[in-house]
Amino acid sequence: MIAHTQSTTGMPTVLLTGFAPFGGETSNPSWDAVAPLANKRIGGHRIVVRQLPVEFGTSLKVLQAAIREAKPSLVLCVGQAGGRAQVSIERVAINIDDARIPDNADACPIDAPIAADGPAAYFATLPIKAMTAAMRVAGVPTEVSNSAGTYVCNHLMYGVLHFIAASGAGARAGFIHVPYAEEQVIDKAGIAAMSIATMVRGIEAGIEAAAAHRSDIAVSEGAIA
Ligand code: PCA
Repeated sequence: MIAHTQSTTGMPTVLLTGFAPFGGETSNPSWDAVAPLANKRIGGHRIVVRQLPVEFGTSLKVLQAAIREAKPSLVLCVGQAGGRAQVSIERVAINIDDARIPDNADACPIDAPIAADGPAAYFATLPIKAMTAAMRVAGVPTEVSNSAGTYVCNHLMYGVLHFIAASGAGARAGFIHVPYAEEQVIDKAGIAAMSIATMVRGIEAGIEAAAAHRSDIAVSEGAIA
């Protein structure tokens, strides 16, 4: 059992992760947007930052090791969702790996369960509506997303929620997808992008809201389809 309470400095910690580049890109905005927050204090928490490999399995192992080390009370993982126009806060992760492109270690699982004995899905245990509202107040275009896909990001989100549930620890966890950064779309016509500075501001506001709200606010962010 891991005591997810306080860091050695006495301040509770947030473990904040971004990914390495993948899919032919030379940067990943998820990493560029979390790296500037390393060791900052947000909402009474110290921020511990880690970069994760874009690899099924290994990404989760690295994250689990970081959780054992940092003993965070909040885990917020961030990934790139190229093509999306807004920062999206993921509501749910599903128990399936279905890769459209090989991961950075050339693994390409198709319809493989993430945890053979796990439930079909896990909901994020962060207050996603309160975070969405706070990020919009900070001037950051934000939406709730009902699919984290079936690639490494969904794998990581499902895996961390399964790990936390199985370990009986009290950490709350969730996932945010960010759009391409502006530098990535210079040669991509008609594709949405956001500045890294805006993403950083959104992540900060999201962490503050997550720290302030033990339970979520009841506002609709529903989608018809
Ligand atoms: N985005 C991918 C994996 C790594 C990343 O930044 C995804 O959405 O699955």
